[in-house]
Amino acid sequence: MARSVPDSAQDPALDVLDRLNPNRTSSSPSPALGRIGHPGNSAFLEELHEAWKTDPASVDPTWRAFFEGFELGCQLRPPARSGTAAATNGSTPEFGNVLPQARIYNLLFAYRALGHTLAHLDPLGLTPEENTDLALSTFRFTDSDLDSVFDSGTLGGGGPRTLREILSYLKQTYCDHIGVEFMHIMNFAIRRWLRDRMERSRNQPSFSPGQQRRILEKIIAAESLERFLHTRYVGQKRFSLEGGETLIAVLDTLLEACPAAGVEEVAIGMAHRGRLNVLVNTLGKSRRKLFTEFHENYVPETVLGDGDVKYHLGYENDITTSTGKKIRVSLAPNPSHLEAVNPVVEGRARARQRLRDDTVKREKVVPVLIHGDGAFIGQGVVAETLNLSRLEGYRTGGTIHIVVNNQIAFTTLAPDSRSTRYCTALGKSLGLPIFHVNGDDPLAAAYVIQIALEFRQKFHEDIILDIVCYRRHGHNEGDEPNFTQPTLYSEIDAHPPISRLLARQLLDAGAITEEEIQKIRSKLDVVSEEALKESREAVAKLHPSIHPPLRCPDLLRDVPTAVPAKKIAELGAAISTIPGDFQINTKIRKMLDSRKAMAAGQTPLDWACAEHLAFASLLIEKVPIRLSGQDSRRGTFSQRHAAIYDLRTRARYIPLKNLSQNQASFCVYNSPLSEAAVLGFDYGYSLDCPEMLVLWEAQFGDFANGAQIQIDQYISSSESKWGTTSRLTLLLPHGYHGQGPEHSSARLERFLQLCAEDNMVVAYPTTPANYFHLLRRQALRKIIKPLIVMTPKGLLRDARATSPVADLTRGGFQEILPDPNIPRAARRVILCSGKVFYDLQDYQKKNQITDTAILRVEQIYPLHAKKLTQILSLHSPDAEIVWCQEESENMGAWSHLALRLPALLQKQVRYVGRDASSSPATGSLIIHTLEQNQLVQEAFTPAATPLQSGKTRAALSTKKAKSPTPRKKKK
Ligand SMILES: Cc1ncc(C[n+]2csc(CCOP(=O)(O)OP(=O)(O)O)c2C)c(N)n1
Ligand SMILES: [Mg+2]
Repeated sequence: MARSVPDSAQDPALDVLDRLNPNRTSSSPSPALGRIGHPGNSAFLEELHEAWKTDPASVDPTWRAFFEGFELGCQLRPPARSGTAAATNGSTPEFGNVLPQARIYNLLFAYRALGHTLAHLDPLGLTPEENTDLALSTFRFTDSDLDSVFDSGTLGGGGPRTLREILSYLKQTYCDHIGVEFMHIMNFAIRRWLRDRMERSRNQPSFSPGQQRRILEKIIAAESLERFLHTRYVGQKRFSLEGGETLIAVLDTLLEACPAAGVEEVAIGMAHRGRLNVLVNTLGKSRRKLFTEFHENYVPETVLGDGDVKYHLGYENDITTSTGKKIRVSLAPNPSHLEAVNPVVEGRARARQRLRDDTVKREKVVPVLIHGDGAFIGQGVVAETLNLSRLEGYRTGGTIHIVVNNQIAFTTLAPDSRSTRYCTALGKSLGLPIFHVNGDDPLAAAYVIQIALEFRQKFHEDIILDIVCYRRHGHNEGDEPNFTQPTLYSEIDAHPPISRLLARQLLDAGAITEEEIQKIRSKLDVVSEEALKESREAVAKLHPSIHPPLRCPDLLRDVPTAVPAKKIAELGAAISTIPGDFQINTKIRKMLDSRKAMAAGQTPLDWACAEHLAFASLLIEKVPIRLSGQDSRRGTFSQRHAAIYDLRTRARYIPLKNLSQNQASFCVYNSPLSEAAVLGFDYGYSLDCPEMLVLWEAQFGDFANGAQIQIDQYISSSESKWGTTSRLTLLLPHGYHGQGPEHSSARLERFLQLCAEDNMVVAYPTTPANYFHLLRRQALRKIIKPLIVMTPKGLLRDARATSPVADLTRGGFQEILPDPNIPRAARRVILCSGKVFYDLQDYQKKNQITDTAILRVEQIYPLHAKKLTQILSLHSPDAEIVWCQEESENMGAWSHLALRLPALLQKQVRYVGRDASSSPATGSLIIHTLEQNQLVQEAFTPAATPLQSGKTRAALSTKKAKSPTPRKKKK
């Protein structure tokens, strides 16, 4: 039967205002009546009604008043006589019948919004409870209305249908094995696209027999791998996917759909559950390799460091789809910390988009994040990462989220793990479509992933697929689920595997035969057995031995980073030039002028200018730069001003983007107020763009602990675990200025505690020039290591912390800086790092001290022992060595160096600094100043006469670290 098509459907470009405000084109005093009477406009009316229900302000006031009356009428008037609600014989209802018709629109709306509450989502669950909001009586209909004909609005093309047909249509679409949450989406075009896409097919998959067989094969492959591992490696941890094998079919369907959708690469992140299965059955990792990893003698072959357990390892491969097209698929290695991998994968995906020249549409590389139900709702980094999804500096064009919702987290069930109905509730806050699918229906799940990819490619937004399934065994293979979930597990024990359910369905439909199924199974058994045999042979050849610590002696090699004076002056001019038509703040103008003068050598360089010059010089040497952090464009301390704004229009101008025609790209972003996700993202980005200088900046250094997982699990240890290297640079404002316990400390000690095996560089430079060289060395040298920099706050504007331009034009980064005033023959040497140097130097100058030299350890890890001992050798061999720091004794660099300096220097080192404290710093400026003065004075005072003045909370420590007792030599 031909159905009338509403205007809006015929002409998608129809002016929205025109559609929402018929007054614009009609002189009718009652536009509503005029439009409703038009047979083509019932769908329009319904859409308008829906728009009003979602957001009353979105429709014209005339319509608003109309719908208010309309709804009131629905509530107050008794139901129309059965059968009078609509004109029969397929004609469109007249306005006189609109009240029952309005109730039909309400019904459509309600099912679209709440149908998921009646959907059969839980493979173990009974029929969902009745939702009274969807009961017929709620819409003032009774069973006797079921055969009355109404206009079905936009439902599946619209047109007249009986109430029975409408209900059946809605139930099939929204209450079968797929439950959808999409009516919270504020964007009407997206809502309409989803609605039409789903209603067109009634949310029923329609795969060809061949495709159905492929899906069954994938389910069987997933199941067979788990069973093989279960019987061959009894009790070994694998975090079985059983109960959730549908995931493997979903991923396969996704990859199959990629070529036609223009996708070249899929970047996956996931946790432990089913990871081995994904590695083998999705990424094509060989069973032989996997089985080898299960062997007790296994030692990682590819990684030089400590390696990692098999269910954390990553993999990358080119997968050939059934049409012969290749898709690059990667699975990021991940730590145990659930969901921490999310931002890392996003960063990697964005970097790969850059590599594939896909920075506008971002359609070639698709990130896919696979979550557990417990972790998805529980871990804050999930929300932080979702919040990156639409931001200029962090977008990846839409992530497909798949939740393997086995309805349990270790031993914890939903009532104890969330305050929301669904574990995907966060997605609603971002207005994402959320599909819940019964995991026992792989065809439905595969159908949804196709929609998900289409949606992602069309709207470039995230989308969530929640596969509601179960966990056949315990949390891991050593876990007994019956201790805590005896009833649930007796149900699970009796529940047939997914493969059996799907096989039955396909057999019934004649899509496959028993013999074919048997063939699939036995082929897999043979493949596994062969792989097992090969793995045993491979393992027999292994000769495990403890590997020596990783070392990178080249980390201490000098790197030439100087830039000629002429170039510096040119760059200084370029970074301070603004387009002629730009009107800028006078203070910014002054700042730019002073940068130009600094670069020309007319005045000493400050920190921010040195940083800009380091960036500028790298950019023209074709090194791209990405800097991201909270307020990084301006700089927390109003020091950077990488972006300049026009006073009238707020147009933005970034001088570092406009240095020369063929410079590298400079990207500077203000990040959202997140540490874990943003640092994770930038770390991920740095992995796949190793030639780029990627910097993440903390607002204050102490906030970096909000990203501690990324620092512990990735930055410091990923090279050893997974062989992945990163050039990521962390800028962490640090220094004691009497501002209280917060903001003083970037927790230098924590970074140093993580240092071993030359895993990263930790520096606390004191001069703009040394910072300039440090940044350039980080970008230019071939060795790829993370760099942690303690950066200044107060010193940014301190005349003491400036450098002559000449210091940029010669040499390179100095790991140790000698005392410029007392280069030799000192009888006491104070070693220090960072800001306290200036206080010590002031004291030295003021008191005309000539027997005490102050050496700066500008790079604390790896310590340049040779340079240090060389410089020390210029001073008296009996010189007392003092380590002075402004941080408390249990913080700063001391605890790290106290273990190393005495052994290196073969003498005691006296500690001078604040006592150990639980809180980093005092809350009082005056106490801070007293303490600071005292510790500085103490550093210059002979050890025998410790100061007794002012017993503050930080009674200063003067302690000696013992010289080392020689170790017994091993025989
Ligand atoms: C951040 C973090 N906290 C705790 C754990 C310990 N842990 C490992 S798996 C798991 C349960 C995860 O449940 P869910 O996300 O539902 O995944 P499932 O194991 O059910 O697939 C827990 C608590 C962890 N790995 N990471
Ligand atoms: Mg779970």
